[in-house]
Amino acid sequence: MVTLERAALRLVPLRLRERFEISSGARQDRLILLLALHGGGEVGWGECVAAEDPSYSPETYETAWHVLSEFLIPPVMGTPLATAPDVLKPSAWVRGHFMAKAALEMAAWDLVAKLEGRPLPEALGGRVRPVEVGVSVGLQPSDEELVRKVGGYLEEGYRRIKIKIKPGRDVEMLSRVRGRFPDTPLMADANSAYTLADAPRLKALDSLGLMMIEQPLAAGDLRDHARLQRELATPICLDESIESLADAAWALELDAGRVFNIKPGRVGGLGSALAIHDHCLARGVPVWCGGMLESGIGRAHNVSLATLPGFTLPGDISASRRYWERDLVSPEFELSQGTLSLPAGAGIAVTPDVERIEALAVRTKELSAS
Ligand code: NPG
Repeated sequence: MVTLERAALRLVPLRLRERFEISSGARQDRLILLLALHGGGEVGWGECVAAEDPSYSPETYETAWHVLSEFLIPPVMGTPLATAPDVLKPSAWVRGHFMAKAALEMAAWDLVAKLEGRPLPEALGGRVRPVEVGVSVGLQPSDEELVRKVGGYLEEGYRRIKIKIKPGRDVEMLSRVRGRFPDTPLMADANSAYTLADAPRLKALDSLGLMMIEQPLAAGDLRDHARLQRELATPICLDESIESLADAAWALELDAGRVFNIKPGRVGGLGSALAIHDHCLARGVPVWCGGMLESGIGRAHNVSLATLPGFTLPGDISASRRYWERDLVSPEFELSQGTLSLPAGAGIAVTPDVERIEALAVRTKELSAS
């Protein structure tokens, strides 16, 4: 039992080493919302995955800042906490805002694990182990550039390559990549850029031996995903469509997807991510851990989750250097034979560079029991 004494929000601008383009737009500058939860002489860290604009989900860092500071954090200040997911109990009435909820819940997991002296993977029911990882490659200016990039990542050792697609930048582009890398585990991610009318085009991808095609259709459209899956040999993977265990269970019942990308930040936290994982593991449905261009703080949570046994496919959890000139944690995440590992230690085990976070922060807020 720990009493939560204080919470600190920090908004930290961080420039990606490379512009990252997906079907809905490009980004190079991130505004990273961090949450530090103080209690029992320890600090637990969480990172909100909400983006700068509402293109991936309705949330932004601004809505998350609002909901965290007005509704989620105040009722838990000065109150005792038995388990990490309990931190969301007083705000169970808050609809949606899964990314805001996740930031608080993940900070609580880190705090509780640190107070128990346990690494986060163990607190989650897994064990510390290296996790196989892949890389997500954004839309490139040309197919040549894409092939070059993919080759570079394979040389670095990434175990699977995910390629962003959109209408007009799909079948031919991926055929060229497949032609150059005949045996590489490849997948495509459309971020909802297609409709069922594009089914013939998506069907043409079947000949490329992709591991899966991620989120081809609108997030809310499980019915059309099920219709599309009936026409495709390639398994559909769902990302944006899944915000809860109920969503995942329903998607499986409809056969709207055969693989899930689990991002704890998207599904309201690690407790919800575990529930989806357990449901899938019991049914032999493969899952992998996605990423949202996090700093090392969010990455450490993702690596911890990916140690669980149902995460049988390499996720979008790449080395710090793939994203940042300098990460916000030490040690930074480095690729070793296609895997990432946490250092030894309790909780997320990496150490946030507090001095740099304070120096970079463009907005701060402290909350405590009144
Ligand atoms: O390596 O963290 C990463 C990026 C993985 O492709 C990635 N994320 O749709 O899954 C996605 C995509 C994304 C990133 C979407 C940022 C929206 C914002």
